[in-house]
Amino acid sequence: MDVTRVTWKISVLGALGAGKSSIISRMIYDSEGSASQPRSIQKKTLSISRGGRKVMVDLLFLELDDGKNNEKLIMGSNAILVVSDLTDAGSLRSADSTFKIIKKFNSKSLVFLVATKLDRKYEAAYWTRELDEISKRDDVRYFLVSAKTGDGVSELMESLTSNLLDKFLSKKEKNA
Ligand SMILES: Nc1nc2c(ncn2[C@@H]2O[C@H](COP(=O)(O)OP(=O)(O)OP(=O)(O)O)[C@@H](O)[C@H]2O)c(=O)[nH]1
Ligand SMILES: [Mg+2]
Repeated sequence: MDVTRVTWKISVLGALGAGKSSIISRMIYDSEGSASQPRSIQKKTLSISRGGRKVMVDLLFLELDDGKNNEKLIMGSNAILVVSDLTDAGSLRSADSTFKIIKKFNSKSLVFLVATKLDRKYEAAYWTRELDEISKRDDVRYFLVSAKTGDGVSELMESLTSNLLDKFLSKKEKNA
């Protein structure tokens, strides 16, 4: 079987305390993890098979402060996950302005809105109406997830990796 290796950089942005570290832990270890882990690059390796081709993927997760000063790093990543906290309306406004910055830089990255803390939905400060609005306006897909219970995380991972794989394979074909 044809084996290809790729590395994808995933920037994780979002307001203070939105749940960035927790969702990274959940995506990498499928556990709640410790939210107090120092900011650093964290790696997850996975193998995807598609059409007789095997792709070994290194996902590099990078937790960053919103926008400012990190533009080069952020715009150069394959995907940007903007995390908002369902119990904090301010975190959604902050995500909205982050999307505007991303657009301004004309980034080619895949951009997702990750609305987290779904396990606390009874305290939600916004819901699908607001998310649908932002999703339309900023042209991003959104996911409802919980780092605590793991709800929605496999759908997020699946969309992230299959979208990046599509991009990667179509680019490879163009260059072939
Ligand atoms: N109930 C619940 N709490 C969560 C969830 N995700 C994160 N938290 C809590 O929210 C707080 C902040 O989570 P972090 O993952 O540290 O958030 P962060 O965005 O990395 O925070 P900073 O790096 O300080 O900006 C912690 O107390 C977490 O335990 C979730 O899905 N559900
Ligand atoms: Mg953090």
